[in-house]
Amino acid sequence: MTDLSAFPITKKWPAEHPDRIQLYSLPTPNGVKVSIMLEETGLPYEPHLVRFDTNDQMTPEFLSLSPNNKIPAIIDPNGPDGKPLPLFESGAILLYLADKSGQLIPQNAAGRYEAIQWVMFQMGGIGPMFGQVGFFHKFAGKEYEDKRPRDRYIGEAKRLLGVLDRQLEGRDWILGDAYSVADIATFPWVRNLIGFYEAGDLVGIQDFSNVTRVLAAFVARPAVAKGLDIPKRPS
Ligand SMILES: N[C@@H](CCC(=O)N[C@@H](CS)C(=O)NCC(=O)O)C(=O)O
Repeated sequence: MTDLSAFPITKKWPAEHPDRIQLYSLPTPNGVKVSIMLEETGLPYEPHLVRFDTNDQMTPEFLSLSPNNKIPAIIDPNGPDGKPLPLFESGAILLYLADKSGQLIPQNAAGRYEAIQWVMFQMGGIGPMFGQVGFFHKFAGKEYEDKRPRDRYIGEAKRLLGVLDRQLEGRDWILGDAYSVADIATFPWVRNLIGFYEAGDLVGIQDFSNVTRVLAAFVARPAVAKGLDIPKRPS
């Protein structure tokens, strides 16, 4: 029987199935990347809900695994050399799970780096910039009198959507024919920008027809539909 008691996070979120990958998350655009990846690969896992309304992400137990106080984070009880592996940062987790499962990342070196490149593009560009659009358009930043920060992030979001749209021209997915971790990293954020942030018109989403086409194919995948709702939010 696997013993995860050395990880303080398991005191607050006990593992019912310690032999499965433990996922600590909430269905946000960064959180669902990992639940979608786990659903797509079929790796057994146990989800745990980290609630922001009760500041779970600031508790010592959560910080012991994710010192940047952000979801998602995982513990793989059966990591490299058979030892438990704790991981935070969604991009690192996606790449780890792709390697572990041998799925959703090209197996040749050049293809592998191409996938990593687009995961990095999402992590360093799309996620942070779209997140700022949300802050300045929908949340507290909406009240700021000075609209220059808002306009700056909208401009950046449009520019990034243009880069993605050109990459998707004539392709089914970011890497071409093969669906990959790059799509799983990216499309939850595009969906969120249009849906939850209600910024579709603001960024002129209709001008990016390749992006909307691939987004529709992404959300139609059964594993995506499932992963988008894991862990379940309290009703
Ligand atoms: N670069 C991180 C970002 C994660 C992130 O921003 N998570 C947000 C939810 S989408 C969070 O946990 N926020 C809680 C907080 O800031 O207190 C990743 O991709 O894992």
